[in-house]
Amino acid sequence: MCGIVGYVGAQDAAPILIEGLNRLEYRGYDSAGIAVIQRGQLKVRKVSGRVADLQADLPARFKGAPGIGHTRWATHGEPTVDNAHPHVDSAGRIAVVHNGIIENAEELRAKLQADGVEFTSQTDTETVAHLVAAAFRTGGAEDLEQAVRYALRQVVGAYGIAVVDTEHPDRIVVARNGSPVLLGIGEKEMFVASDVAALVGHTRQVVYLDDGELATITAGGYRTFTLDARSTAKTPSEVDWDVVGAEVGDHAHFLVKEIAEQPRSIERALRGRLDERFNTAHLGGLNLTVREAREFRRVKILGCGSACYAGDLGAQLIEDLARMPATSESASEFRYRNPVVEPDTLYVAVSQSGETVDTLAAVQELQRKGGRVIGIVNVVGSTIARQVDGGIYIHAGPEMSVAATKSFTSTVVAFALLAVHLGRMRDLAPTEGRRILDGLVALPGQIEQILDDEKRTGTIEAVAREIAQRPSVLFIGRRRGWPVAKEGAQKFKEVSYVHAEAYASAELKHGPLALVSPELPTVACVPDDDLHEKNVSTLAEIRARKGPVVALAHRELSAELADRTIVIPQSEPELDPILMSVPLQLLAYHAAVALERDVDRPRNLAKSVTVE
Ligand code: HGA
Repeated sequence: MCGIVGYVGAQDAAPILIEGLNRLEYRGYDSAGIAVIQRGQLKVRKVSGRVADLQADLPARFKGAPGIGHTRWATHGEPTVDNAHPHVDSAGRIAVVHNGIIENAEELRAKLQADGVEFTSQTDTETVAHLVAAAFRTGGAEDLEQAVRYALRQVVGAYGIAVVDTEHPDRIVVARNGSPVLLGIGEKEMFVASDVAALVGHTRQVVYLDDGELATITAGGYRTFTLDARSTAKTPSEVDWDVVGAEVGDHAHFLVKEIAEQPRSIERALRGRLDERFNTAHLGGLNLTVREAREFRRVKILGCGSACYAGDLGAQLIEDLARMPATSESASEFRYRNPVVEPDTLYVAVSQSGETVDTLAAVQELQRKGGRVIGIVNVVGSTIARQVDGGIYIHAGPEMSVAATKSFTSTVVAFALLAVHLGRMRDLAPTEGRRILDGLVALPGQIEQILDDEKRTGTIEAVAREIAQRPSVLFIGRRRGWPVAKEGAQKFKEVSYVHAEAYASAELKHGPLALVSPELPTVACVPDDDLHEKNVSTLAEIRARKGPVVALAHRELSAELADRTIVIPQSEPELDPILMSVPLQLLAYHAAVALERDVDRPRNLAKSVTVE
């Protein structure tokens, strides 16, 4: 969520911070701010709004280093200028940026106020600035490291923080507990960020901090240590980051760019993983011996939002192809319900960012109870990727738009590979393995076709313009179409702000059919499979109540059944959901554009959900 960036070195920090914040803004964007130390003085600039507003507001004389910057997604206090980070102590000596939640903030605030400290914001973060200052005043701290350790020993909660001090103008002290922080190593300069995206163009050498770790960075290097001042040893890693992938290029928005990238992102998910000889999938990163993989009896998938819906499809793929009972559940619920953890269950955690706090907590809970967890993750080196016992990187490339698109389809592709892999160790026939692998290889071309058809006909855009005017839209599907409907509704509501709800088709008559009227359009998944007739009956029931229908199908449906049909290419039935998801992404996109929404940064949301 909130983005953090920091710089120490010979250059002026401000342009580097602004550039970093621009790259991080997708994580949170209700307010932004930076602080630099200029000739021993703290200079702070904050705005309520976007990084572009901050940039426009920045005077040319805003020079100096080190500096820290922040783009916020508010948890405590409205997105006002006062609540924007950095937060400063009363003497104007210490500045702090923070990602996370200080859970005992109220208690700390009361104590500090009793000592005469005056607060200028409603945030939990401001307590940290005052605690660091108090460490010098009354805690006996002599340097910034000591002061930050003193402050954090009093803090309960999650944080990634960066702190500067006018009395120690050669350094930034950072700390991580439950919220990502990484260091970037430059030539006689150092960077800090909450996300590697902020470092693009500066360095590829990074050090990921672990929970409970702190670091001091100076132009000359870094030192890492723990809250009780024990030094820790870190090995830098090399970031393999495609700079071009993070630019919007010729596209109007990242969302439509990322939809269009899916043929390539799926190719990357498949690269090097198709074992033509044995008609199986080669997944080197799972870190499971054949024997271990064979001993699992069940699969349980955990994720949040789109990752959970991709998991629903993953569970069906695994049941279909590996014949192992498999279920998917939202990680945010799982983590709090004292789940029974079984040794013969393979747990799969799904997260695009690899930082999703609820999914991470579920992984940690599972591991505490002896569960074996693998990850399906996009961001290499992210917290979940490092926490799990093995897994599959989807290699979708940077996903900048808040709404997941290419990460969704690539995750389902990863599940198809996992299902074939587990299936071929059990009773999936070689010909069946081959059928799925061939189907996967054909997907990129079929997605091109969907995108080309839309360019030619504009059908989806026309449908989107129509249904965007309605107060609500129903998405329905059966079996594999049901998670597609869930993801379709989610995409639609999050970028268009039009209410959308997904239902399993057969459930309509148990309640929501009462809503059906000429005012409520239904978007229905109607693949040409063994359930086609059932789906047709559902459409007839809606039509009998004069409900408008948009069908997603492999062939044009009659006017009695649907007002509009979006015709898509047919894959293997198990893989059809991947193709069906693409027109629903376009539907959401065009609806958002028609309603002039902030397509890549929908209100109230942020990418990479690192707070509860
Ligand atoms: N609690 C802080 C930081 C919020 C955050 O990390 N969001 O992702 C605030 O409300 O400012």
